[in-house]
Amino acid sequence: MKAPVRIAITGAAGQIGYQLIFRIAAGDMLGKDQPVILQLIEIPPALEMLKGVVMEVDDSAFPLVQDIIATTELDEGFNQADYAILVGSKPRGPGMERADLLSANGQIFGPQGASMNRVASRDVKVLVVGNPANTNALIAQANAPDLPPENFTAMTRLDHNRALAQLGQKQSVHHASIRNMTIWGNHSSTQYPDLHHVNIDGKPVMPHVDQTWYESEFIPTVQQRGAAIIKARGASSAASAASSAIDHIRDWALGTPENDWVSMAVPADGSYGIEPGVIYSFPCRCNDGHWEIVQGLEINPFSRERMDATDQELRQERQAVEDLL
Ligand code: NAX
Repeated sequence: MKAPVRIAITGAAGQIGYQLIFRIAAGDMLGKDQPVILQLIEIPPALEMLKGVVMEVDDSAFPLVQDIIATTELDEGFNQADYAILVGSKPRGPGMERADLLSANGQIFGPQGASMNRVASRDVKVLVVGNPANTNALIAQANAPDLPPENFTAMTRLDHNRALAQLGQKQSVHHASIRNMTIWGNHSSTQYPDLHHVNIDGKPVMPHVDQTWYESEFIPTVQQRGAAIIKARGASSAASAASSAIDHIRDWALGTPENDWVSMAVPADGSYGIEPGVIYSFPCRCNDGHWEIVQGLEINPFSRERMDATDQELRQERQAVEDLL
């Protein structure tokens, strides 16, 4: 039996948390042979509800769950955490400006970063799901100077998976035969889903893609899929978001499949002209618990313009929270 790993989850009583916890407990994230200790973090008004979730995890008698901690104390929740999935955040209220939203979330992700800096495993792998995810990850990273900066990532895997589904349906192929999809930039409506490197069963897809469909249907559908789900379901994506968070951590921890890559928002390092200072989604390959940005892809002017626009948005977000960095 492997030693258990500690997984901290914030916003654990929310809708994404409710999907995430049971899939992790079932071994979908780190494998059916990896015991887990769940460290669930909430704010006081949601603690009662979190207790209900814990009761349900207990009642599921998952063989892999070694222990469950439910807390409102950050240092207890992040104690020795090997993975931290930061889901809880402040939603945009009526009349709230983007800058207000960013700074309200800064008040959440700053203390969380500082707590992980104090008590988490020195190699804790952090995935930020709560929006605005990229900038929240930047704030957490800035408040955790003793942890490896590259361990702070944000989720664009849901966008990546949405792009696979849209392209598969359009090309009448199963999404599993699609390789090398890329989401560039921010998890927002400026993100750029890029088909130029995609191949299906080993053949480049672009010669079969209608440019009008690409520009006026595919890209906007992927960018605005979150809003379409809210309209249809009356609530934001939850099961698909949890599933994508599991994909993100699984591939980071256990490696990406051969001949493929995934989209992860990671600290920019100058690759593809995106200067350091933002958490930007790139095509990444993972091996042995480390990610690497895929290098050497050709970027045409169409892509360049869109990659720069989403970078620009991230730089503006950064400016709005500069005092928290
Ligand atoms: P819910 O409102 O259902 O749950 C959020 C939970 O977080 C609540 O239980 C709340 O009590 C808790 N919370 C709030 N502040 C907290 C804090 N400081 N510490 C700990 N817990 C805290 O939202 P849900 O649908 O689960 O969505 C959570 C976040 O994911 C939102 O910010 C949402 O915008 C974001 N999303 C991100 C996606 C992505 O692809 N990156 C996609 C799905 C989702 O929209």
